Amino acid sequence: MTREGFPDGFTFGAATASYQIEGAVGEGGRGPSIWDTFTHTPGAVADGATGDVACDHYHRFQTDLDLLAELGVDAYRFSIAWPRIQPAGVGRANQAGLDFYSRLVDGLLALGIRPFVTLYHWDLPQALEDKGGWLDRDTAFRFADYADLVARELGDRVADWATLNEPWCIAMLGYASGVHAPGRRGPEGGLRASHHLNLAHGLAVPALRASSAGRVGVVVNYHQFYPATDSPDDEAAVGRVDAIGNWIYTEPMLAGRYDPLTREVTRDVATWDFVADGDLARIQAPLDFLGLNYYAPAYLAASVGALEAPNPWPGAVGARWVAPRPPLTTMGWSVEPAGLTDLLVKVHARYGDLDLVVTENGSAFPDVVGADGTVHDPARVAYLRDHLEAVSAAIGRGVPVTGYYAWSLMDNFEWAFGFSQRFGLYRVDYATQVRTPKDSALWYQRFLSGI
Ligand code: IFM
Repeated sequence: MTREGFPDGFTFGAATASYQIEGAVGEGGRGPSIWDTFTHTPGAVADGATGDVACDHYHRFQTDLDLLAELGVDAYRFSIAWPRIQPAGVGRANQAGLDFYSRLVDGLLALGIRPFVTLYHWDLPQALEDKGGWLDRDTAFRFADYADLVARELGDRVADWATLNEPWCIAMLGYASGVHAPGRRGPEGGLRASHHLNLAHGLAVPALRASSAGRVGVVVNYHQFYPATDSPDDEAAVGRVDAIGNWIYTEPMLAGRYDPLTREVTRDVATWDFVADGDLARIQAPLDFLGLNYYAPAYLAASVGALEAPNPWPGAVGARWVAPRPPLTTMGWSVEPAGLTDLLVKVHARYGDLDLVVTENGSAFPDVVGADGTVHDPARVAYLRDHLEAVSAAIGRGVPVTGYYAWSLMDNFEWAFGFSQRFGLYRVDYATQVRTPKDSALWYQRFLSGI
């Protein structure tokens, strides 16, 4: 397993997201986001954790750049906190916010590392949520304004843009099941928010292209579902859940339509009156790549009746999730690299020759710090190696995969799980903010240096 086995120009990187690492939530003119509100709501997040400080990256980004240089990555995927750019989600840009990201981008370029910017990795300005958030169609237009402000400032230096990270999580966990910010619940809301996110994406693409020659794409977390058995009923259950968990985003974005099955499965929970004339044409803005985040597959079996409410699968009837097969990560997710190959092959078969990028892939395990400060994480090393092999296998089957980003550069705030889940290549001691390379970081470094 060497990097030489990958095509020329293949990009290897590492990824993070603003709210998960930055901290400094009240500095540089940043306004409050929905995650500030949610984490300060008693009972919403494990251990009452918040991103107030997180990895203190806002103050330590210079030394965090050294970690990337030490690893030897080609590119770094990070996200921009919308409320640093527009504290209330509308109006003129806050220059201090733009300057922070401008310094980060310049720092990357000085090290020869390409910046990959995600515009929205979940930190919606609270002021927009107060007007309805992603349930409000107007938020899509505000997002395009924000994209324009960022592209004008950074457009000359950013290599890759993603409009959204994981619209399924934003819409379904935020507005249907309510386990993520803003914590709203209801199946119709999940679908309405999904459509507004699709629209936001479609409006942001031309805004980015107007000021940047960088590549433009989107990042989705396709669920790689398998039927629990080869019975036609289990396969039909997969088809229904695929329609609401997967194709609801990329079908309008890449094919300019909602899959008829998506509408059929959800007909009892939504009228789809939120789709206006002309929306689908706007959503289908041409893209340069599709980003996929993959962690683990899921197995579905046919069942009788609906899922218990609230849940993140609006309209899902007649399907149940089968317990994942060990070994499991501390997230309770299985470790199945073949799922990544299968997913890449399936998406390529559906959407043709669009470049695919694995924009996140990683694992949380119970790391133990040795007396000498080292972290031996053989399970994470194996996960990383085996998933890179899975990417290579997909390329061998003719899939145009052009990049891989390890999640995550460092341990960080894992949303509703607080700080209990460690995905980092670098360990973060949250009391001292010391970063220590785990064996997985050292393995990736050797892999990237071609040794
Ligand atoms: O930490 C998250 C990230 O923010 C989005 N994708 C999945 C990761 C692990 O759960």
